[in-house]
Parts: sequence; structure tokens; C-alpha cells
Amino acid sequence: MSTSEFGQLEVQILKDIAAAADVSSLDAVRVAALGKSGSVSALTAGIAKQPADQKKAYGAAVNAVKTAVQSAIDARKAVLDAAAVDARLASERADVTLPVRVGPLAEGRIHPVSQVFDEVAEIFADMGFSVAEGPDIETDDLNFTRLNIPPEHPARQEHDTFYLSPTGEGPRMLLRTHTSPVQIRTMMSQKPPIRIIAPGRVYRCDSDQTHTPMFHQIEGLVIDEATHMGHLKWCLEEFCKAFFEVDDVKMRFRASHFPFTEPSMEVDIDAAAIGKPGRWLEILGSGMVHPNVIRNCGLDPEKYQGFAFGMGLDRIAMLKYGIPDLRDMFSADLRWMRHYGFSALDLPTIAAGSAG
Ligand code: 2NL
Repeated sequence: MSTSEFGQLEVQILKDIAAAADVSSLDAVRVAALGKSGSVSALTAGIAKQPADQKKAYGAAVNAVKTAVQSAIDARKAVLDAAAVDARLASERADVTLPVRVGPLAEGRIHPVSQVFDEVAEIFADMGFSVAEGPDIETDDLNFTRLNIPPEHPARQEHDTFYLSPTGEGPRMLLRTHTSPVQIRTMMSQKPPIRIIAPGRVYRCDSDQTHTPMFHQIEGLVIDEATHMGHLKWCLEEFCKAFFEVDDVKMRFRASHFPFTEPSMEVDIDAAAIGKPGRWLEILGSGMVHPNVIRNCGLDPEKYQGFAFGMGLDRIAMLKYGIPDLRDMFSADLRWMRHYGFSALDLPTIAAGSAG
């Protein structure tokens, strides 16, 4: 073929490219032109047969055809790909308002403790708190000593601690009796301001109608340079209103004692919040972090103060959702889960609370 005939070939191939209606027919055109025995590849093979003085011009003409064909293919492929995506989007559109189909997603349930944790985390996230976590197996130092509970302190007995067998190496370990060690770790490793909640499993050797050897706690900690009790009261009041989904909640702060806070307060709410007016319900313990605890974590108590609180997640789940017996929470009874569990698709929000 002479170079004057290249134009015709190119026009024909470009027509075929334009006519290709889908990616596979475009690919057939590509193979017929640029494939091993394609029409354009045949021209490349012809370069060697040209007289020496025409080789260069012939080669350049072949390359021009090749480039034109390749770029036309690329352009057509982009158009066809985009059309294929549009077609998929049109045909695979999901109607998210349809009810969930029967199947695992409709059958499965979120445990009330998980549900309540998600609700609490959402409420505190809105007030600028982040979630901190730590190990279930802790040292005596982080679980007790740094919290202003030295060895031989009577509070240690009240905690009914599970100790691990000594290994002969390092300090004797225990199962944490509260999530406070998470806050201790945070104070030891981060510079204030600190605003965290620490949820998790805690362990105490105690078992009856209202106690299980493992239960869930959520503690909160705020450390800054001018934090006072007004902040604590506002924060807990906002939490109670949001959690129990009421516009107003009557609260009572009762003087109490914890080694790690001074002063310490237990907080009760009027049970009107759960539809049973006239009774007080204890929902959490709180206080201003003891200066010794701040000092024990390497911070200067003259510069930093803050507040902390702790509550039983299982307990507030029972109060909010009318669950009668704590022990059923951990019995893995599917009938119980069907009754008290939540659908995976009911996401908790501040506006809607549990939503169902
Ligand atoms: C309760 C009482 C409380 C705390 C927990 C705390 C943690 C640090 C420093 C100071 Cl690192 N305090 N935690 C404070 C007051 C009460 O929990 O009755 N929980 C179920």
C-alpha cells in the first residue's frame, strides 16, 4: 500500500470506531486495526520493504495513522465507559425508603448496652468529648494508686477486685474495677485541655440481682485551666436531658465521697424523666478531680483542674428501656434480644434518640 492510500484506510477505521456501540465492539475494531495481524500493523511491517530513501517518510505516515486511530479509540472508550456508568446508576438505583427484606439484617439485633453506648457517645461528642479506650487487664498502680487509693486503703476492699495469678515478673495484674485507668493514661500522655469519655467492661467479684461480675461503665473527664463545678453541673444536665429525651429534668446533687474526687457528688434525677414522677433515681457519681490525682499524672494541680463522672451503662440502659433484671443482659437469650434489642438500621441521633 502506498502512503497516498493511508488516508482512506484511516477514514474507514475512524468510521468503525465512531460506529462502535459498546466497549466490546470497540475492542473488536481496535484488534482489527492495531492487533498483531491488524490493518495498521500490516503497514508497520511494510516499512522494511520500502526503498532506503523512502523509509523515513513511509514510517512517519504509518505512525500518524497509528496515533490518530489510537487517540480516536481512547476518546470513544471514555464516552462508552461514562455511558456504561450512567446506565448502571440508572438501573441499580436503590430505594432506601423501602422496608428491610426478611433476612439476617432484619433478624439481627443491637444489644441495649451497645445501643445506649452509641447514644451516650453521640451526646458527648456534641459537647466536644472524644472516646478513649484502654486494656481490661491493668496494673494496681493505674487502677488504684494513682487514683489516690494507696495500698491498704479501705476502698480497695470495697472494689472486690479480681487479681491475676502472679507471674513472678513485673507488677501483679488485675481486671480493672472501673474505667478510670483509661483517664489516668490519658492525663499521663496528653496535654490539657482534655475532654474524653471512657466506656468499657469492668469487673468486680460480686453477683446478685443487681450485680454481675462483669458490667459496663462509662466515665467522663474534663481537665483544663479554669474548669469549675458549674461546668460539671451544666454538662451533666445537658446529658440527662438529651439521654432521656426530655426538655427539662429535675436533678439532685447529693454530697458523697470518692477518693479520686473532692468534692464528690452523687446525682439523682426525678423519675418523671422515665414516666414515673415522684421518685428519685440515682444515675451517676461525679466530682472535681482530686489534686492528688492530677499531681499523680504529672500535671500541676495549681494550673489544672477538672471534673469527672462515672455511670453504669447497663443500669442506665435498664432505666431508659424498662429492662427489669440486670443478669438477663448477659444471658445471650435470643428471645430477650428480640424483645429488648434494637434494629441495626435505627441509628441513634441526638434528635431522634433511640428512634425505636
Ligand atoms: C460511680 C462513680 C466516678 C470518677 C468516677 C474519676 C476518674 C479520674 C479521676 C477522678 Cl481519672 N474521677 N472518675 C469520678 C467520680 C465518680 O464514678 O458511681 N460510678 C458508677
